[in-house]
Amino acid sequence: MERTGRIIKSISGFYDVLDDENEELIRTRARGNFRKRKIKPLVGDKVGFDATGDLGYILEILPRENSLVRPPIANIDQAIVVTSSAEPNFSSNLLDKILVNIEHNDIEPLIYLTKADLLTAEKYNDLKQILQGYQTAGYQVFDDQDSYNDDQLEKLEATFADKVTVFTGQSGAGKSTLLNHIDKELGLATAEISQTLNRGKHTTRQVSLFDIADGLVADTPGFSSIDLMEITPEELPSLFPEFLKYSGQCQFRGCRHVNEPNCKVKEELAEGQIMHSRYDNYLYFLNEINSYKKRY
Ligand SMILES: Nc1nc2c(ncn2[C@@H]2O[C@H](COP(=O)(O)OP(=O)(O)OP(=O)(O)O)[C@@H](O)[C@H]2O)c(=O)[nH]1
Ligand SMILES: [Mg+2]
Ligand SMILES: [Zn+2]
Repeated sequence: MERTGRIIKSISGFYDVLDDENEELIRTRARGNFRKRKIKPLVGDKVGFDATGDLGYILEILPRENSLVRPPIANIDQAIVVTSSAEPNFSSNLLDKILVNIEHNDIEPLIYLTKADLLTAEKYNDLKQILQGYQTAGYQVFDDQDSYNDDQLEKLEATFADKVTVFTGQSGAGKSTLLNHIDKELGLATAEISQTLNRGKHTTRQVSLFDIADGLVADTPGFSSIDLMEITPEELPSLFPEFLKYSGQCQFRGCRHVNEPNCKVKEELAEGQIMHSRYDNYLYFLNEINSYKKRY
């Protein structure tokens, strides 16, 4: 009889499935007809499987709620965007790009600042101001100068219950280090200090889900850049939650907030209710998306 479970790890063609019924971990291979349709199982997938012998077989992938390409994972409720303030430096462009991709997949993003201990008091205060803007835009922000402040870690853990959470962000931002502080038994590999500035070096190579604070939490490989290939120009304005707050009051339905008259978003921008850096990144992304269309 077919059982159901969730893929929590994938290693060279094998998938470790956590059985829904008895929480048993079963190593499987993929065998269902989804393979003919070129659907590759992802960590986070809910699957139907059969396990009579030593090795189980995935027979079907149950419908996905959502899935990300970078990192490759399915059925996610929230994403912790681990955002480095130094080594690598904070980039509002990269942060906004990550947020837009997450919003596009209907996943709730939270922003978690790391490495602020490497900043001067002045630089840290500047960055806090910027992050305050993200809070006003509607995001939950964790911005203590000590990334591993106990109260803050507790607050973060409290968001895990009954959810699937993915840690995502630039390579070297400190995702695995943060997870090691949350669960002292994980012992995830992290970069040596001396390698931190070695660009293109990825320490975490696989997506794996761990059982933490009554939820499932994924460490994932970082990236050095991401694109906006899946996003249309029509949809982009709706991926900035603070624009959505005001776009109902723009004169034109479907206003892109660029050159349209009586645009409430541009009014709020002028009033200082919307961050200039977010608006500038919006225009920049719109351009980038339009340039993909010309090329293909
Ligand atoms: N000073 C300081 N160093 C940190 C902090 N967080 C992480 N690091 C260091 O940054 C380096 C990279 O951390 P990792 O946890 O390996 O980064 P990662 O995001 O998991 O990187 P990938 O697995 O490549 O995606 C390590 O040397 C950490 O010790 C922090 O808050 N402060
Ligand atoms: Mg890592
Ligand atoms: Zn508008």
